[in-house]
Amino acid sequence: MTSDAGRSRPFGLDLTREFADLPFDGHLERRLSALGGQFLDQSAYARLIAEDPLVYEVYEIHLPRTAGQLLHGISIVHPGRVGDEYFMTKGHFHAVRETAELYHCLRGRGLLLMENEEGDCAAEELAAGRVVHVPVGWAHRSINTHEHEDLVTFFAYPGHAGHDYGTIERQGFRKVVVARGGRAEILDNPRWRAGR
Ligand code: S6P
Ligand code: ZN
Repeated sequence: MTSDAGRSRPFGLDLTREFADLPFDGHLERRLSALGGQFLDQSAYARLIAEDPLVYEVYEIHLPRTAGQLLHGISIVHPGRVGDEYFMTKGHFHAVRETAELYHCLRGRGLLLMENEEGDCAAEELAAGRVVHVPVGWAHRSINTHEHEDLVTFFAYPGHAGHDYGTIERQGFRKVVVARGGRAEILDNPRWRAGR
């Protein structure tokens, strides 16, 4: 994921095929233990951590992490919940705040939860065919709200963006997405605290 090895020849990818068969350079797996402290229901988290389920995977093309490049790949968030809260990515700001990102949902259903440092929050629907623009300065987290299908998105962002995971690890997102009566509901995060 961090390699600077690059591809200098044009290439194409057929995203209708099985991703494991495509020529991606990197494959990252994140298990529940990588999301410690992010879920509201800590006892549900503690019960699940024994099996440490696979929460999401990222397939990426290695390109130089420099301005002018377009880093891209596929993110797959598996279905599941911790208590009432759906499986989700860690979420991050870009280290260089002035960098945006595009998500194109290929399969499944979910939300792209976003917030900026001024305290504005947004949640855009992810469903096959939808494209979501993450503006500069907005943290983003993908959440799979389907009971049993993967949430699959194609993403692209500037090569020099970098990742700031620490801010979200410390303070969380201002909103949480939970299952209520079979539907996804967006609630205020009672554990959120600025600069925690
Ligand atoms: C990178 C982009 C995605 C995420 C991926 C996993 O800027 O937003 O590739 O890395 O969806 O999420 P996270 O929060 O663990 O990086
Ligand atoms: Zn990003």
